[in-house]
Amino acid sequence: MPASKKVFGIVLAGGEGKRLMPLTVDRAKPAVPFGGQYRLIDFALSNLVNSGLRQIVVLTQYKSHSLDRHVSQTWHMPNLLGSYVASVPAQQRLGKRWFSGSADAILQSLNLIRDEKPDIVVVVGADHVYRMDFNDMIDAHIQSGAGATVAAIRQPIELANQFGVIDVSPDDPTRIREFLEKPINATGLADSPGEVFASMGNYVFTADALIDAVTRDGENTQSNHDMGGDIVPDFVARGDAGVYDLKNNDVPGSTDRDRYYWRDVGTIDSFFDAHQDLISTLPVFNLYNADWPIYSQQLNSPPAKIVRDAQGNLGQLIDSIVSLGSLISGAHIERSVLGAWAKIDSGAHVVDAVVFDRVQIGANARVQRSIIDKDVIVDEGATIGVDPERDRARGFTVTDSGLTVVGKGVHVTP
Ligand code: ADQ
Repeated sequence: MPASKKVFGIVLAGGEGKRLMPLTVDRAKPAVPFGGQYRLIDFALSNLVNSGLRQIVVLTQYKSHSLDRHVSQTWHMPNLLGSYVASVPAQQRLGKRWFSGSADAILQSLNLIRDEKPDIVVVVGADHVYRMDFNDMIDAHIQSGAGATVAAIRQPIELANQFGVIDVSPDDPTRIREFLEKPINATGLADSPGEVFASMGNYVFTADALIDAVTRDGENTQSNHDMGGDIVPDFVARGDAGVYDLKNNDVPGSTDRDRYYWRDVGTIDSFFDAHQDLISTLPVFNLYNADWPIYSQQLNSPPAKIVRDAQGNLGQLIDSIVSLGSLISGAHIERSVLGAWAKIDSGAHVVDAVVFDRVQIGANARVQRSIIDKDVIVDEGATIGVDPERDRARGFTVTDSGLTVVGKGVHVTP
């Protein structure tokens, strides 16, 4: 952390996450469980805290109960030196309305910034899986003299319509010349036509410049009050926007394989793929980097146990992650991530699955290419992910790529 600068963190956590339905039916997207024992927001918060930020607010509004609870229980910081991670719900400080967009969320929370009087404000999204040391980006921001700096990473051009796409200035690759939010027809990079330079939705602002920009945006009746759609283009139009390439970031303990890993897990398919990234033998995202820990809830649970069943059938676990409290007896688990307190019985086959907390899978059940939300009970002999048409007919979500998602608390019968 630059010693002379005071840095304040804002986590934007009020989005609905419609594309993650049904996992977001009754929780905000940043509260969606990930990797067995994390919630999505833990990645952004871990990066900020590991970077030395100690005053962080999480702006929430949509179905925020489980998110608020997670932030207050897991991210409880010692009061020493005024440290906090505080979840702040929409407070209707500027009239009787919710946040109309991410920039409006900041406008309605300016009192939080003014209270702290920071020099620099780091604003990040809450739904990406990555490691990033913000110190280097803050240094680059200060050196460039720009009012706003946008973190960016190369992404396949097919995904351009999901991201803010950045065109850098030819004479200064640290300056943004043009920024198009979610363009339909993006142009590829000169040195790599199949890729675009995408905004990661993480920004560093000079505090006064941010306050000024969101205040002006609030007065603009034509604006959608969106950080990516309105605020960043405004800085770019004024020639005041810099860009920070994630490839310059060097997180302690990272390897060449996982140094530049960043995943937007905004869709069911990308959410599933990011889990597969965790369990590959040489993981492209390594949860076991003790130099840059990803913090999460501490469960008071017994260790996971994998045993043979009464008939002597082995409990098998291959290329998988199993969380605390889980009990696997004579079942076969492969390429799967199990949340806490999973109970999987004799002869069950669970392959290519992401299973949230407290799921019970009965004897001889078969689960494949599926995401199972918490508290689901799968009866003996039932199947999920085996017959997509039947899954749809039973009311489960099935993606175009054939992944089945079973919502929270469902009882699945044969
Ligand atoms: P999106 O993720 O599509 O694109 P958005 O839906 O605004 O943009 O979400 C950004 C963050 O803000 C999320 O963490 C979301 O939870 C939060 N958010 C959304 N609406 C909010 C509101 N009303 N109140 C509080 N928080 C809110 C953004 C950028 C793109 C960039 C991608 C990278 O706009 O330029 O490429 O992120 O994924």
